[in-house]
Amino acid sequence: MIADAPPPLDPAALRDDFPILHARTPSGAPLVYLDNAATTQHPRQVIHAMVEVYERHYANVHRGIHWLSDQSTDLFEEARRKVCRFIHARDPEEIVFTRGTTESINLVARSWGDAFLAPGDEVLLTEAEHHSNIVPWQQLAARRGIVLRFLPLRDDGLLHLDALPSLLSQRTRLVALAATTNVLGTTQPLRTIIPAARAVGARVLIDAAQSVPHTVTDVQALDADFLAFSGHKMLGPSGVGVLYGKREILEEMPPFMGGGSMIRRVRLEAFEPADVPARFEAGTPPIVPAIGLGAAIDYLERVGLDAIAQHERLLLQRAHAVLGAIPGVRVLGPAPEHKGGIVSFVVERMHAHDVAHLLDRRGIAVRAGHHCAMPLHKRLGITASTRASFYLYNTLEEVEQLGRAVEEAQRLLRRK
Ligand code: 7TS
Repeated sequence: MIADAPPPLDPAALRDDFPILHARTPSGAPLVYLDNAATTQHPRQVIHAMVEVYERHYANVHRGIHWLSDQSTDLFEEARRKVCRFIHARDPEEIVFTRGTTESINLVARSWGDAFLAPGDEVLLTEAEHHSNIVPWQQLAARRGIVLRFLPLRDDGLLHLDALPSLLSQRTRLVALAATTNVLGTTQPLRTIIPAARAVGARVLIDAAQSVPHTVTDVQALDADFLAFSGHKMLGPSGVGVLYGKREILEEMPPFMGGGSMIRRVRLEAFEPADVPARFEAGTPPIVPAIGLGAAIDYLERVGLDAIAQHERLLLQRAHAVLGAIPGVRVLGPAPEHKGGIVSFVVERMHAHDVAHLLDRRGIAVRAGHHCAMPLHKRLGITASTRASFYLYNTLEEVEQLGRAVEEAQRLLRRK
């Protein structure tokens, strides 16, 4: 096993690429950025790629006859090809640029859901989903009379796979779930769930917001029909995301939004939609963010996703050990071997917001609250948690600092 491992990643060297990581926080403490599941920071290479477009190549895409428009169109379409390669899609035309994971999932619910689902059809989700993969389906249920079902969680935070056969039937038209969940960080058993969904003829949507940035994704090997993710969680800018869809499925879907660029022809009474993916990219797309996402992919590929995944495993194991050893701290969810680089925890007798606030005074940025997963927190019997989430630039020393700051927060509380 060890012989196959990639060379270890050196976060100290990578950190030089990220100007913001050298910031001092208002308390004077250096920034310890552990909020990567919310959004990640940008290396100079990504920032410069975007500045260069604005300074030298910027114009609208797919419409100009002039040389600048040709340049920006080439760069934009090159970014689409990079995304295609990165997730091992067959064809760049299977890559739709959206504003992010949320828009990608809404696109599927509005376009595919409205066109192909009928009253009584079922969509299967899990209890661990981000609101982005719950609410669009609730809205679809209200519009189309479909039925939502939820794969339950066991007490250890893993999915109750034994319940899968009874929840899947000929009525199941879609199974939609996160590859890695955003609160517990669980890496879900897609290789069990996707074939089971296929066996009843259901389509599969993977919310890959927390997985594509951290581990190799191969949409063909997975056999996912749809896969959604966001640029801002993978060193890219906000405002751009991706919907991957199998070409033959995208081709039978009607447009989601109407406007410029998504049409072949318009008469006063009707329009003909453009081919995919333009059909789903109405209006001026996120041109520079998409090119920035392409630069982020270049950066991630240079570091190597296997090395990143291995590094995050180290940080996560250490975080479980450090936090798990503090009396009064409960680490949520399954053991590290079932997880990506996310650790959520509760501190006895302290509200998550107070924990996060005290960590912030030590320069440590974490998220606290329900993390857009209220049903999950309800299932866990809590209203809020504190979450640390790691990326390639985090260090083991930062994990130790997190542990020390949590202990200090407990001491402060006791003194009150
Ligand atoms: N799905 C998952 C699993 C997510 O973690 C998020 C964002 C989304 C969907 C939505 O992505 P967006 O880019 O469209 O906003 N998750 C978080 C989080 O955990 N904290 O802040 C944002």
